[in-house]
Amino acid sequence: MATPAFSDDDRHFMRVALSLSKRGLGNVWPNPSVGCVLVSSQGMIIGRGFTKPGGRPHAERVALDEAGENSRGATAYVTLEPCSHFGKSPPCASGLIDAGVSRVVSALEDPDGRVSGRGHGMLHDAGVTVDVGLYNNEASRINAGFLSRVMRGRPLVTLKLAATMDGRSASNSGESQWITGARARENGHLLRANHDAILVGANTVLADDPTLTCRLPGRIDQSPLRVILDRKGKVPPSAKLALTSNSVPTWLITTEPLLDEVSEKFAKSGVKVISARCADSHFDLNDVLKQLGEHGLTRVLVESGGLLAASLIKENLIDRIVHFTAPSLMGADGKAMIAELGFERLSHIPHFRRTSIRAVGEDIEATYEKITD
Ligand code: AOF
Ligand code: ZN
Repeated sequence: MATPAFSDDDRHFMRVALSLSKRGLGNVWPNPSVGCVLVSSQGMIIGRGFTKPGGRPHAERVALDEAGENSRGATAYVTLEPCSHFGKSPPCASGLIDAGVSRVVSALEDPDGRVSGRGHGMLHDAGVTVDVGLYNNEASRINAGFLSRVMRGRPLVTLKLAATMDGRSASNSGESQWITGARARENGHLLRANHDAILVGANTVLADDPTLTCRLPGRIDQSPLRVILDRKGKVPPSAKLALTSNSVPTWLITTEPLLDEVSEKFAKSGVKVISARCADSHFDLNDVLKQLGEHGLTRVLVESGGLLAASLIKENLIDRIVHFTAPSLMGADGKAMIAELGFERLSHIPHFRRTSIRAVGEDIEATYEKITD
């Protein structure tokens, strides 16, 4: 099929829809975060929507409600194929058809088995002009978490690192607060707000007793859930992550043999206990992520210590890295932010592609993506 010719207006309105779609990230799992803009034949925006917290209503429904009767003859810009299935509400494709929308410009086909082309097909069969593929790469990057859950059965995994210029994240006595400045820490909280969950190991919980909440003004209610990997069942119910689990959910992953004992230990708290496979006295991290995918998570932020970070890197499970560098030095006696990786040859080390870099206060924030091809 020939690629449709898109106009400057098409590009403009799809960019608006893409920026709307980012608003739901971290809030809508297991669903994708979709943006929708309805534009009248006179070129006016008459409806806007993005997927609401918890994943519903869908973006199109919100935009159609805003536009009301004005939707007749309008063009809809959507960052993901409108759904075609009867879920908790009727399909968005039918909603657009019933509202009299005459053209749909869509960035990306939805890989969900209930949709995968059927949404576009329903629209086309009803006489709606359907043009697919505008800003396909941008839409895929924004919904990389949802695409990962559906296509790979696991969430997208982002590793957050904060260190000195020589890659040290704690002094040799264990002091780690604060290496980066206030601005970088604020950005770290924003990162929490747009992820579904934060993943840490039991050692971090035992050493720091963190809360891992989002404490940015205006985003306080957007704390992601917290996931603890606890192979030996060492985390006590008095840990802050357990004590606060009624306001911000905490999940704890342990091994199958310890499941009953650990569940019993947390029976009075709101902690949800899950089990994952172990191999050679280590968690099978592929299975851990598969479990998280099955529970619906799409975007996981790793804020662990160096050991868990190293294990995830060795298993090739880190998709993105957000790296904060402070303008300071610690030397070889500081603690490395990533434990031993065991690569002997330069040709074996993992490589990442830098996708952004900016100054945040005195520090530098750079984002990297795994090179997959
Ligand atoms: C859309 N617009 O804003 C979103 C969509 O459980 P349900 O009924 O909410 O359906 C979830 C599926 O719907 C999800 O897996 C994805 O295929 C699609 N999400 N679709 O048209 C939206 N969030
Ligand atoms: Zn829908």
